[in-house]
Amino acid sequence: VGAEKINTDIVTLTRFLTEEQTKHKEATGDFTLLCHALQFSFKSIAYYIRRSTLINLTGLAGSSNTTGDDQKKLDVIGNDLFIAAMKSSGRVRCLVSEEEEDLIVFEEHPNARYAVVCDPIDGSSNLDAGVSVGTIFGIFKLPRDAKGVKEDLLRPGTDLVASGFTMYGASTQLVITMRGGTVNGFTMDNALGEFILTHPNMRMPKKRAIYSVNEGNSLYWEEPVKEYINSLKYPEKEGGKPYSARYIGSMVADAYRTLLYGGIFAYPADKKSTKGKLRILYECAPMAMVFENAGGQAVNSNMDRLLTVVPQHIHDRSGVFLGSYDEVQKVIDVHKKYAK
Ligand code: P6P
Repeated sequence: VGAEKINTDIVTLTRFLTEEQTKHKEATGDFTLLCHALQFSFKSIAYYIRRSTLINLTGLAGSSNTTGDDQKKLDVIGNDLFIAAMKSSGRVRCLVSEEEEDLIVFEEHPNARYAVVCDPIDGSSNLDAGVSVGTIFGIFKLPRDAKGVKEDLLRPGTDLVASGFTMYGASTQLVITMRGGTVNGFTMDNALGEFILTHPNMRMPKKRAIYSVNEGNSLYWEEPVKEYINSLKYPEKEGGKPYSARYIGSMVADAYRTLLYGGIFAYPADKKSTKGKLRILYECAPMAMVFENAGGQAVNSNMDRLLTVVPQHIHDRSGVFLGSYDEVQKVIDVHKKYAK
């Protein structure tokens, strides 16, 4: 390749964050420092995930988490790495993790202005099979009178100042968005040890004939969901083409594909999981903000805009439909027929 063809104006995540900061005159740099600690946690989690089979890190840790899920060794390591990175940043006051029953409060940093919600390794039940898993995160700015208690975090996703996820797949992909901002995708360059901006200003296709749901739950689905999914599989229009089904069973992997290609991802509340399976604070809300900022929609099983939903407890679950604007609109329109 001739020298003139090599891109020498490389935008790393570090540079991106510095440039973002200059857009906010009142910025103190705390948020930027928090994000540097965040990116380090992704690099270290990626390191252990890629080596897990080699150094006997697959399999069960012999413990279980707050909701009785068997913890994989990597769940525990990912959680510990994430907590250590947030704590050492000195910019986080408290943290909710899927792996921790209670709010984690960093007493050493009583004046830190941020709170973080996370699922350190979502989809970890797939780890031993080498399926892509990911870290999902959300960042809240605490009110001045915050007391570092869990009530500080029982807020709607519209309060998130940033959110995103990192997928540990064929490559390590990071997607991040700020409130009211664009969605930007970064790819880890292992040689440089840097996340490189590869997907600036990600915009979702307005529609795409791909649906992603666990059909194994169809016995439990409510009527509107059944009618909606059947309308994709058996198109009414003569000669209409059925949708393609794509389901990995790892939210970050299913969400990332949906974000890139378009379509819809759904984990509806149903007769078996009446409140849904996925968590509001650290799975649904962060993903909803990414999808909305990329031009998509995200609703719960009552067809409420997910970002307006306020959890009662830090581990509350919700039904979720997220994806291309028109695809989610189809779900809303079918539910309207039943709402009367
Ligand atoms: P099911 C993984 O366990 C997870 O929490 C999400 O990552 C994923 O979308 C969902 O559960 C898969 O659940 O019931 O289809 O196996």
